Amino acid sequence: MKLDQHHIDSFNSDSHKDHDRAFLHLADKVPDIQYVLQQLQEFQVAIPSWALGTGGTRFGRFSGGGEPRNLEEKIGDVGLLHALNRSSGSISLHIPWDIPENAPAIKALAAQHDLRFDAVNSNTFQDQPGQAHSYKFGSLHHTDKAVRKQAIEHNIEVVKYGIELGSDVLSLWLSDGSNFPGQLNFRQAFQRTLESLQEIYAALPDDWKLYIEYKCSEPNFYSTTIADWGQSLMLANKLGSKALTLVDLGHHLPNANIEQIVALLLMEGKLAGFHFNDSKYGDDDLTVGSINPYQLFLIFNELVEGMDARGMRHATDLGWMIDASHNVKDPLEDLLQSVEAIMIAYAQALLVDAKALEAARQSNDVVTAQEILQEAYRTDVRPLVAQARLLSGAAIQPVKLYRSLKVRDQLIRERGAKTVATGL
Ligand code: LRH
Ligand code: MN
Ligand code: MN
Repeated sequence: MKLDQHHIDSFNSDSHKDHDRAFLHLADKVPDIQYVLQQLQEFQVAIPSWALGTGGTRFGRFSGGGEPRNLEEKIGDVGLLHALNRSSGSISLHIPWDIPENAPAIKALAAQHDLRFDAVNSNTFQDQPGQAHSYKFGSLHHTDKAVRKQAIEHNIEVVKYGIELGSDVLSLWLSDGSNFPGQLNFRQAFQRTLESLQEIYAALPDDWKLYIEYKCSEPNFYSTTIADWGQSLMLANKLGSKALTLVDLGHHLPNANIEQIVALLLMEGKLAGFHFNDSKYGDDDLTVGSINPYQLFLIFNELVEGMDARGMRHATDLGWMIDASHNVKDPLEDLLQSVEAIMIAYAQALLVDAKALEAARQSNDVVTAQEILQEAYRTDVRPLVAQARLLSGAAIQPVKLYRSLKVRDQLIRERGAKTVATGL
């Protein structure tokens, strides 16, 4: 199914009056409103192809129906999201969950929805049917050279698919690690990982990037071979300028100061970008901003300040991706909420009076520094984000329109009530 612009326009004209009042009230207080609106309109967040079905837990999976049955239908779903918010203009593929067999046709279909291909992700954390060697004891860090070779070749194959689709990033996450003390020689495992990554890096085109994602635990619960930002950064530094550290918000030990990590990686020119999600306990993959929106704002505050200091373009100079999926929500509604939460945190960060904050820091005026941050955070910027959407031809209230058009019912009619999308 495809959304007609007239659906969006007529929905918007119904909600126009209330929105205009709220927006004008806010616009009065924002010094550089045109700049903020323009930044918001440019900002795009990639949608993961693996989050378009209802997510599972290891205890069960409850399909909501109408889930995309193939890559074409996944592109259709992301097209719907992008039509609703004009902020989801790309899709990130996980291979082999999604294999673009006929890349030119897939690329053309994406273009029809105004979508491009973001980072391509490799998967060496599961065994695939017919695979020669098992990843039970890891992939790039494996003690057996044949397993490492298989994992290296898979990554190179993923890059080939990415080239055909017009992507320019390989995003790599390893589940490699150990479950029990004594199982692994940490130093050797790290060294083998580096050597494997060097082979992948050598196969990367010059204009490509390699994003190295870290994660403190799961599925290994004693050690992870790339466990934290320091270990990812060590690898990225040894590999070269194309290798960068990817921050997935759910991959830290509890209470980690992620905004500080982000600030320093950015300072070093080694921040790849993000997998956005939220969490309370571990890698919960909950809707962005649903648990700790203040942390998300603080991260964006570091990003805006740090990117401005380095002359970087917010929309294009880092990788912005969602990595969240849930087992009780309609995945499309969940993703609309996630994108909205990101836009809100970004808009709030754009409102921070950076000069006054720096002055407060210089004079050690702690109270004023806190007031400045919280002034921005406590501003209800939703009308600002909605105005940016309106200017881009998107819906003022995407979830409301999605519901009023009964999109899920239509998808169930088209695809069936029992379809299951590939992914987590
Ligand atoms: C690992 C992870 C990584 C994978 C995705 C499916 O927890 O965050 O990004 O590729 O989940
Ligand atoms: Mn991730
Ligand atoms: Mn994760």
